[in-house]
Amino acid sequence: MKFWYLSVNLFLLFFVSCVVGAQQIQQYKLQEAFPHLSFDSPVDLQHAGDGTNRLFVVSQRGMVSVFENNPLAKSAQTFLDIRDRVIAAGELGLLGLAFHPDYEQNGYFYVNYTAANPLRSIIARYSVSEADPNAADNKSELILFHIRQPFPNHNGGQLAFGPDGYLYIALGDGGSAGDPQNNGQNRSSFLGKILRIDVNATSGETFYGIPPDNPFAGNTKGFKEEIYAYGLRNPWRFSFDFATGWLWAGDVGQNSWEEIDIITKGENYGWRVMEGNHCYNPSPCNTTGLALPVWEYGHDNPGGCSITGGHVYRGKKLPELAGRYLYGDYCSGRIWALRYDGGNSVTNTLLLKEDVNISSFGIDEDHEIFICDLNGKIYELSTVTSSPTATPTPIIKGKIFGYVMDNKGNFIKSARIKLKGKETRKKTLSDTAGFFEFTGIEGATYKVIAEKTGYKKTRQMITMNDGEEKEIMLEMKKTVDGKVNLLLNKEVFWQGGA
Ligand SMILES: [Ca+2]
Ligand SMILES: [Ca+2]
Repeated sequence: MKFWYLSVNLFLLFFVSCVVGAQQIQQYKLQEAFPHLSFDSPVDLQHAGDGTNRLFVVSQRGMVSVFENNPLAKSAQTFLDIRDRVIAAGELGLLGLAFHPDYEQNGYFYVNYTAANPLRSIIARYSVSEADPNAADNKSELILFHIRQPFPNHNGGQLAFGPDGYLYIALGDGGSAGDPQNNGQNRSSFLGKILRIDVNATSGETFYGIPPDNPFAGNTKGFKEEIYAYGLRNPWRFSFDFATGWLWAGDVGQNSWEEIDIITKGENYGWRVMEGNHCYNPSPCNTTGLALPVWEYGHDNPGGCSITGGHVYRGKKLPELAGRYLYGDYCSGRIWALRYDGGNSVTNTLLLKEDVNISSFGIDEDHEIFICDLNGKIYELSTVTSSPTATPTPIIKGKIFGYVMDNKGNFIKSARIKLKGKETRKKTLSDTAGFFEFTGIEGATYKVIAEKTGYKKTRQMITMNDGEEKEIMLEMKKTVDGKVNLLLNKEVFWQGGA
């Protein structure tokens, strides 16, 4: 038996070697960049641009960790801890971090996070502590502005300084599904935009200035002067390519299309009129004046369900990827390389598919690229040489997650959530944010039921394909003496959708 086993293995080894020798194909895999380090829900990786070769990892819950950019790094130090003011769950949390271009001199850095009561996004400045370069001063917070969030999802998150020295800020359409408030197209709203502000100036009572060449600077129509570009759904991650100065954004789609946009000043990127290259609402639609994506991919196989924008690769370790825009999909674990030089030709190459939830990409001071997996690890890309006949095993996993809220937008704690369908599961929410998730779900139709004493039972049907991840929001209405209190039942919002 043992001999047989050994023989088969030797045969396979020989066979595979021959194939590889005959036709080598360059492929990629993810490799742990810092094997000794794990993080609590990492959503971003940044460097301070101060020549110290440190990396900063953002944890969604409200922390930033700092460590030496060395694969042997044994531990990370807490740089910032603002968990006391961040509300984190689902798409809420500490979502973005950017160091001031003159950080080495002024010690300023900026964060984008969500806070509760009322639900809002906050853009704030912090300072490094005077005593320890690896610690921020938690008391140094200076809030630049608050933006009310009508729903818990689609909060954007990215912050980055452009080559012009201005701070660019991503804000999603506010949430729910289908942009019910039409914020993307409303230039009097901050939501569904990329904003641009001058943090080195003040203007009236604000702690920032409006760059004089912002598209709506000085307008008299009530448009927000901070707007740089609009018509975006949820530009979770964007980045600047320093070689071209282009601003690349991954705009997360609704039900069908994920898109990559090159963002230019004053342009309208189409949402909610269009999702990718397709009319969404209304359909058919008038596409005049709308900027189309440079690339889109569908939710069908082999796509995904939520784009995570990356970076144009300008490092040295992977020369064959130089100048390619590397990006991924949160749900499917795919990473692609897109080649686009401004002409008509676009080439998109799948680099890999792995069992990770890609929350963000980051680069170090040498422009080498890293990948954040929401499950805790930081990866880098490495090349492998393998047989062209090797086919990856499909991964079947899915997730249903969401929130339980009342009809005034408050989270409901300690509700009991039941999933019924191909299998039955139960959960009691202990989470302060009324957030729940069921992972490892097979494709099927399920009923999600929320119950809590004093509230009317709520049900929602949801159909999942294998590997899909869907977000739902359950709204519960209060009852009075066992009856639904109709006075509270004035607004009915989102039921269903991804
Ligand atoms: Ca929101
Ligand atoms: Ca678009």
